[in-house]
Amino acid sequence: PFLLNVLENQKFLHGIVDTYFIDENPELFTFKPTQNRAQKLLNYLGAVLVNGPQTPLGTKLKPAEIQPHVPSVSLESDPPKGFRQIYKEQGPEAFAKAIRNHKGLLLMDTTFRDAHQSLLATRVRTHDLLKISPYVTHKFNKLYSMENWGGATFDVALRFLHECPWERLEEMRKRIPNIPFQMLLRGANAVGYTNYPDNVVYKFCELAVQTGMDVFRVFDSLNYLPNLIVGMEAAGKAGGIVEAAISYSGDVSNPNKKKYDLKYYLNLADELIKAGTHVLAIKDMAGLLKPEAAKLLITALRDKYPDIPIHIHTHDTSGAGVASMLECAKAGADVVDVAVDAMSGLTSQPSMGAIVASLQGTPLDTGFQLADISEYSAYWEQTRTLYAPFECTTTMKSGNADVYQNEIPGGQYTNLQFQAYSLGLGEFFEDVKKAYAEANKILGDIIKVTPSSKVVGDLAQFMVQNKLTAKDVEEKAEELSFPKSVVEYLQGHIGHPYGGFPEPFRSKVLKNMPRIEGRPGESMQPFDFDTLKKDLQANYENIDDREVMSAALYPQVTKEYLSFRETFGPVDKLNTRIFLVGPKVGEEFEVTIERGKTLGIKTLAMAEDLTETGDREVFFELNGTLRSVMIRDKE
Ligand code: 3PY
Ligand code: ZN
Repeated sequence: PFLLNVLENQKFLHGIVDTYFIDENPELFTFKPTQNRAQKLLNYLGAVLVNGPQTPLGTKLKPAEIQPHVPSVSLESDPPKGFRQIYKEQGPEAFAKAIRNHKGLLLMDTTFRDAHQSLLATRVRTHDLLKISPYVTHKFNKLYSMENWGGATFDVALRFLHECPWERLEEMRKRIPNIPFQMLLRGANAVGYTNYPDNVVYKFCELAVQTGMDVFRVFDSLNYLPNLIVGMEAAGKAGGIVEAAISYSGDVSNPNKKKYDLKYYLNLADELIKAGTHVLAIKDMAGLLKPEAAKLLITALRDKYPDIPIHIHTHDTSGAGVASMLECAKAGADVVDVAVDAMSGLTSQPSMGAIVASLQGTPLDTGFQLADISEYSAYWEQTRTLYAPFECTTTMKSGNADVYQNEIPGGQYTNLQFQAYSLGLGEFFEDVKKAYAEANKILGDIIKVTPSSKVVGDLAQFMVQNKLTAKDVEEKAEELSFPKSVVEYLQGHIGHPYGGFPEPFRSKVLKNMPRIEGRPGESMQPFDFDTLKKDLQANYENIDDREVMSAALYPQVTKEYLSFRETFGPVDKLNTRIFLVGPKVGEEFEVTIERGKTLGIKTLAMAEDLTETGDREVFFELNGTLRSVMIRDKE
């Protein structure tokens, strides 16, 4: 236990000491034994060796046993200048002007965020992002931005990777000073799944800018303007570049699809431009923007707003992504989203190499070299194999144009497929996809993206599991016990859908339950950060404003992360295979826990017998010295 400490002893502090003082008060130097980081890492390695993976792996596939080759760049010169200099020196408006004045097509690289969110269940770790960062800063300085934060990465970093998302951002920034960083902000939901009090969103953006974030793509899962505006103002007030996004649904090239027509998008664009967005984004989260629709929509926006930069996001689920992005570019879009080849296609973004090659020698030439893309891609091709347990390609073998019917967003598509297959029911996925389209209709043909997409997905699964048709759901709405997300959506917890809630369905489900009339955040009490900070500081070590923010967004997940960190130390510094499945007995490896501090570890052996308390001893060599840890065997 923590006894008296010299620094808290009043006599000592006031100099009332004689020569015997220290001899007579030995407890002054009894400190709580804090284990060092190396010992904590040995605890982690021991735990994985004795009890198996400390993060769920998804499938039985194992990470490949390779050390990905990191292409070299000369680190002698500073990285070449990029658009970030313009933003930092002259502000967001000057940045927007420079983008608009740029002649070729600009690219945002999603490899560090959406690509792995869509293909690898968001599991790519800071360790692998940082290794390739020096290459990116030197060779890809012409990017409009790199998307490397936000969306699901925040939650997954804390929950599954046991690492701090803020530290990830800070460390990427140290290595990449020149390229604007971009994040996905879910409007009033910040990086969570539900609306937060406004002061949480504001403070979140402030901390993000302080830690190195530049461009905030702000969306709302229902395109609900009041929610969008909260996110835009929070990002703008923090000094960030505001990129308000219209989430795209339906098909503007199909006259039979009337709800989300050209007029709908132009009106919303008007509102976002009036609200002061620096850049206008079209967020095609499901990959529904077919080439012909892209031409219509972007031409109309370009004609109406000659001065605003237009940035397009899509997913390649159907396989038409490259064709669509080329149409967008020709119709006057300034920026399109791509992922490096090895991390592109399927539910991820279209291929960087394909788009760069398609435009070479044309007025829209991107200026990137295919040789550089190929080296960058080779790194990811190898690195991806470390994440084999999370591969979407375990179940998804090809693109699928059925997305035009079910409208399932890229990230959710692989999730639902994965769930269906892990239940051992491949045909279940076919049913879920069909039910998804029906659930969408029941809920009023809504915009579907996190978190509204979860509402539709939950209803679809509920229908399939309970063998309910759309007609059953509507007729029996009063008696059915709907998933919580569906009820809360109907109550107005995530905002209001365009065209209103479906009636009489809503009334039948809610009966007398309360309804939120306006913007949900408006009726919430401001979040009390001070109390949370005190609570965390009383229970955990090294708490600063970032941990407090993480805990405001994800209370339970953050507390678990903090306890994990105290027991197991900086596990984010281990290489990915060792982090996921542990080292082999006899294996020797290095872990750099900070610049200039590298541990040499060798796994020696595990005791065959358990101790009386049920612990198993695991032996290591740490920098040449024998060490052992006792691990409770959970078998
Ligand atoms: C997210 O919110 O994480 C998304 O990627 C939505 O498209
Ligand atoms: Zn996306």
